[in-house]
Amino acid sequence: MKKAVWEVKERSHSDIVDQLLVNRDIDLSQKDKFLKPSLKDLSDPNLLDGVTKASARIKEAVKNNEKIAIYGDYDVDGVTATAILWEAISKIGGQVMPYIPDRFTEGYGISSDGVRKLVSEGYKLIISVDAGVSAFEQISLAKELDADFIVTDHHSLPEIIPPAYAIVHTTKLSGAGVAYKLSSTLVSDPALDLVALGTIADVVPLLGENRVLAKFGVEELRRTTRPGLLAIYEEARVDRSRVGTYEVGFIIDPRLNAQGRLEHALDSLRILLTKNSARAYALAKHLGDTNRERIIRTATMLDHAYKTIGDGTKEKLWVVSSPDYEQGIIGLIAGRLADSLNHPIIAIAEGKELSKGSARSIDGFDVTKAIRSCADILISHGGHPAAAGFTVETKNLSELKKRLQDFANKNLKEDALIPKIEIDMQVSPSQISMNLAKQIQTLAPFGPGNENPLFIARHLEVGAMRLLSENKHLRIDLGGIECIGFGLGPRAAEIRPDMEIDAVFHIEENVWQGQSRLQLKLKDFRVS
Ligand SMILES: [Mn+2]
Repeated sequence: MKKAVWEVKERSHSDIVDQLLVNRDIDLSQKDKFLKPSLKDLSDPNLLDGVTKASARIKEAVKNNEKIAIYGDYDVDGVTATAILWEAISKIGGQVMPYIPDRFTEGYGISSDGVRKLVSEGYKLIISVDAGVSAFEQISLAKELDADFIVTDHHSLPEIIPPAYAIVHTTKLSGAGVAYKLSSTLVSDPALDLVALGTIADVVPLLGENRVLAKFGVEELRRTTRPGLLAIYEEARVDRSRVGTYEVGFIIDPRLNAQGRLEHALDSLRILLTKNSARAYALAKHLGDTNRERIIRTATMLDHAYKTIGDGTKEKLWVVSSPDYEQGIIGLIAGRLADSLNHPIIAIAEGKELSKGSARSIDGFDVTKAIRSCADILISHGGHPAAAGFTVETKNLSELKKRLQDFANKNLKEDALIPKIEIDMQVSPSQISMNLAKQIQTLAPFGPGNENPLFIARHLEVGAMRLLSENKHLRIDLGGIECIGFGLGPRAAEIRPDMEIDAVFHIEENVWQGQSRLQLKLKDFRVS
């Protein structure tokens, strides 16, 4: 990995919280509102496109006892969106059934077979969540079969809109957020705990309404009585009173996601909806086992990928590919590699006839554009500038690889490949205190668009050092303050006690067995 360039933001305000807000483009006139959000900050759901018509149709279906199907997706956002809407419609007495497609046999999005199956079983109202805006053909089919199809989705609208009964859409929320909005026109208390799971999983910017949903959703997760979540907390050894965006993003959501990656996401939906504790515990054990299996397989694939890449190539875009890669995991592989190597990465699960690819990019390179430039040899493709997926005939793989790399070599600026760390401000060691850690915490929950603040301090004296977890992590005393550097173990050889270093870190309150301590999370360092 190349050395990262440190970019310290310009300081314009003496108050640290004010400066952090300004760094996040938050107008100081909005300071109080930002630091003390309220559920009342959520806008009227009826202002969302399509909601009024969709809501009226659902209520009519409930009144007439029509069978209603919710067409979901197999990732956490799709599963939680399904659960939120299912609970709301059930609560008002609807006959509603969830339908989660199988990643391996049905693939992403709405399928014609799925639509046919639901209509033949008597579902005359189908509501999609977290998908549907691109399903022109499938929704036309529903119409031909005389079923009403309501789309609720947050993916970018295509040029041709499907002929749905109503389209509830915004790109500002997660799929779960859109389902929550529609649900709040049906019931007074849609599932806030679940909307937090989906919002955090979908890495939408945690600002505006997403911030409100994540903040109050996380609070609801701490006091939830949902048997499935309580069982997950116990299985994963999560202290419910301390659930935050980290616990959701790194412990809870991966367990719900692993089912759809390796098996079928239906068990993830079941655990969220079950009222039975014994069943919840059995499902939590199953989700935990699947997630452990997912971790093992991810590690094996990552190992192979790092070996393939070796010391890198002259190419700007790197492709890793193997018949042993699994399509449910290539997205994770591409994400990890892009983060750690700062190159756009494409990971491909090679099949006999068809291969699936997943792409993750870096700032300054639109990988979906690169993939689109190869559309003539792709079966299907789609995505955002930072992440995309595609299906290709295996016989075209080498041509695809060459064309993608040519595209990147031409369009990706050398400068974008240099990793950058954006730092909020410099502090002196005497400013680092528990009080500061508590002030920083008033800006939480942190996530995309409102990252956990990063600080730099210079000339910190290195004290005691210790390696943890088979030399993976570095525990170090800096100027008398305890620091932990996750993943920094391999760099321990660069320093020794009594040296002075410049360090970049987060400032946090660490609670361990009821004891609260100040702790720095070290991100990078250099000898002063
Ligand atoms: Mn989504």
